Parts: sequence; structure tokens; C-alpha cells
Amino acid sequence: MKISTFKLYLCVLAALTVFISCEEDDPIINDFVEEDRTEQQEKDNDSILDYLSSHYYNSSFFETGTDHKYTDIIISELPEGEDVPDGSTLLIDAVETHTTEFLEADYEYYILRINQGGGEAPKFTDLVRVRYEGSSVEDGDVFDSRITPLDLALVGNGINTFGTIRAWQLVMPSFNASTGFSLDNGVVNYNNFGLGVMFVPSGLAYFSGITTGSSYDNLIFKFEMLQYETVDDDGDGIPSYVEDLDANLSVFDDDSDEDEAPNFIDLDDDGDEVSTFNELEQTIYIVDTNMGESEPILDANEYEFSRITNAGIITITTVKALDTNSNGILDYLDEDITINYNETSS
Ligand SMILES: [Ca+2]
Ligand SMILES: [Ca+2]
Ligand SMILES: [Ca+2]
Ligand SMILES: [Ca+2]
Repeated sequence: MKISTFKLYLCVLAALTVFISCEEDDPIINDFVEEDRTEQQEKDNDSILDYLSSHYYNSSFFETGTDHKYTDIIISELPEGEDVPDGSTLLIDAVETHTTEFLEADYEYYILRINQGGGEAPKFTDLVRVRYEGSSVEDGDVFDSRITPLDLALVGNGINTFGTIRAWQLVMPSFNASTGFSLDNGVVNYNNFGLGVMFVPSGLAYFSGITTGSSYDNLIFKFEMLQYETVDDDGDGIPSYVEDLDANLSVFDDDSDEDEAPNFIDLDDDGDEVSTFNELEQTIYIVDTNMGESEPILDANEYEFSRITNAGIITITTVKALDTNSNGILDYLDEDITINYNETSS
């Protein structure tokens, strides 16, 4: 999948560093006028509702068996005046409706949830392993398909990862990954993974971009949510989703020390010259699974930093954010607290 919000990130990064506008001042795209997001969304939502009311899927297929694939999901157009065939369900009668605000516009998007998945759910900043197929609501053309599992960072850091469309950041964390996998002649089979279809307006996808072949394209993604990995973009020990301090599903607008580097890519979040990593307390847990030992349950504000497994013995290093002076601000975000845990311990 190409990078939906790539341009946005460039704008954000540019704005962070030199305060230039990506649109108004760029002579190359000076004559380009982007549609108003709210007006475009009205049209897009009508198109999607039309589609959902005139297409059905093979619902009874999923009532038996397990580990169905996205390729098993067959969506067909209902000819006018005809009844929905037995064993099928009209999409509009099967989808969940969700709302969200993005770039100051209100959006609706729709999810056909076929299997929730039995593992845990990724966060909006995580790396997900998926299989999927993307097509256009308007013409049905498939513009992207990944039958071989692909790893994608839901949110990019603008340096070496560039993130997915907003719809993915919203939808993927609402599904769970698999419970695990088995190997069958070298083929990996995932068990009980998230399986669904999302129907998304252009404003939560590529909007005026032409990644899919045309601008303002409303998209359908059939997908399998197979596995995920927690991402810590700056490697400071605090997972990126935790660095979204105001919990608005954006990591670009949280900048504790106002140095124009948002916390998720800032090694010293509070700007007190002690790195965030050094303001966290480390703990090493050794779990001998041969002895039936189980993994520790982590405290609030404690995060796994590394894990090594060797002959059934798991060594887990965690970091924990403390609030030493109990003022409600964690040390790594409190410029008045400059305890370096790594200095003291060595
Ligand atoms: Ca971090
Ligand atoms: Ca935020
Ligand atoms: Ca900062
Ligand atoms: Ca600091």
C-alpha cells in the first residue's frame, strides 16, 4: 500500500522545521484547488451508502469452519428489482457504522466484521502484518492486493516509515491479531485472526491524491489482521501510542518541551537534558518456562523494552515511568525531575 498520509507528514515535518506551507506557496501546484473536505464527504457518503444498499456478500459461507480468508469474501451487485439470494446478506444490513473527525471534517465509515480475531489488538501507531485487497467503490477496480503477508507501520515517523491511510489507523486497532500460527510444510497458517472489510470515504483514504488511479476515490479493503508489533519510533522506551498524550490518535501534536520535535520522535521529551530512556527505571525479569514459570504482569506505566528467548528461558527487560515527586507528571515529562536511573545504577 502506498502512503496515504505521506504528503501530510511532509507538511507536518516542514511546518515543524521551517513553517512553510506545502500548498499555498508551492508554485508547482499553485493552480490546484483541493475540494472542501466536508462537501466531498457528503458526496462520498452517498456513494458508499448506494453501494452498500446495492451489494451483498456470501454471509452463510462464514457460518461454518474457521480461519476463512479475505479471498473467501465475495461481494456481488444485486440487480435492480431482484431479491438477495439465499445465504447472502445485503451489505447495508451487515455493516457497522462508525464516525470520526479528521482534519476538521466529520466522517462516516463502515466495517463488515467477519471475525474479530482471538489475539490482542494493535494500537494505532503499531506495525501490523496483514493480507489485503483494495478496490474502488466507483468502478470495482482492484488497485492493490497482497496475498503474501506484508508488514505496514500504521503511523509513519516521516523518516523511514510513512504510515497508512487514516482509515487503517482507525479500523485495524478495532480488530485482534491471530492467536498464533502453525507451520505446515513451511507454510505459515495463522489461527483465529481478524477478518473484515472496510468501506471508507476518500477523506479517510487518499483524498485528492491519485494513488488508486483517480482522486476522491472511495475505497473497499478486504483484510486479514494477522500479527502486530508494538512500535517505539524513537526507541526511548515509551511506545509511540503512549506518546499521544492527549489521546487524539495523532502523535504529531504532542510536544512537551515545545522544541518542535513531537514526543514520539524526541529522545528527551521534557527537554531537561536527561534522555527519556535514562529517566525510566529498568527491571529485568527471567522467566524459565521449563519450570512452568509465567511472564510478569506489568505495572501501569511499565513497558517491555526487550525480550530474548533462549532454550525456554525468556529474559524480559522493562522500563517504568515514575512520578518521583507525586505531582501527577511522570519524571520523563517533568523538566524539574532529572534523575538518571542508568547513571545511579552503574
Ligand atoms: Ca517512544
Ligand atoms: Ca496527540
Ligand atoms: Ca519535543
Ligand atoms: Ca528528559
